[in-house]
Amino acid sequence: KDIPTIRQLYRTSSLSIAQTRRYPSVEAHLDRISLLQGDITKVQVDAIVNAANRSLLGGGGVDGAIHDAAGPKLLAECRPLNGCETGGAKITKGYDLPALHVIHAVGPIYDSKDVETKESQLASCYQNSLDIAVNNSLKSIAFPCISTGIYGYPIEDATHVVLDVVRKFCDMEAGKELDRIVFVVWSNTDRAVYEKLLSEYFPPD
Ligand code: AR6
Repeated sequence: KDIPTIRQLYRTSSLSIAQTRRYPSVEAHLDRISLLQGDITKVQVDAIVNAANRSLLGGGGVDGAIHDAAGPKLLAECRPLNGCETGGAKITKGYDLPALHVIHAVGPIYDSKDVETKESQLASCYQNSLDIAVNNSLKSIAFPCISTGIYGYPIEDATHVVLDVVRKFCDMEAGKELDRIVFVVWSNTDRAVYEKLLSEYFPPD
């Protein structure tokens, strides 16, 4: 199967490629997991994931950027969805975005006194997003760092949760349906965390 390389996909965009590599530990997938730094609304994949809230009616942060870039039809499609529980996710079209779809995932609001619940809700919104992608026959998906902005989840803790879910997903049959999983970081700090932890969860040869 011919999967375009990350360089072919993004050479014309304003995103910088932080890291893309071969993960021989993930069966038969070349350049399958990539790390980009920049604006997720510019990423051309089958679905970008939105760090939404339970109303699914927009907000600040990446949610605001996605609604701005997608245009008002996105909100119109979100309204009848009647929101979404924490840890869940729902799919819409991408409208004016280069991405074909948006998967609206609702991460937890961090609380250091209830880390176990928060961890499982964060894991669940990533897992649900991956499942929705596979169930809709999508081939590529891009994630922002859900819950780590306004919702206050410490980036390093969150990234362990995320990479554990994604690593297990890649090792399952369903995981083989996706050609590409992209992590999109905004800040240099987040980039450094992903660079470090990616090589732990997806070790090179
Ligand atoms: N592209 C990629 N990443 C971005 C972008 C962008 N355009 N803009 C921000 N980030 P946040 P949350 C990063 O706060 O913590 C909203 O009001 C940002 O630097 O967007 O899940 C919702 O409606 C951070 O690393 O999401 C909810 O109410 C990451 O995206 C609430 O915020 C997530 O930060 C959700 O909070």
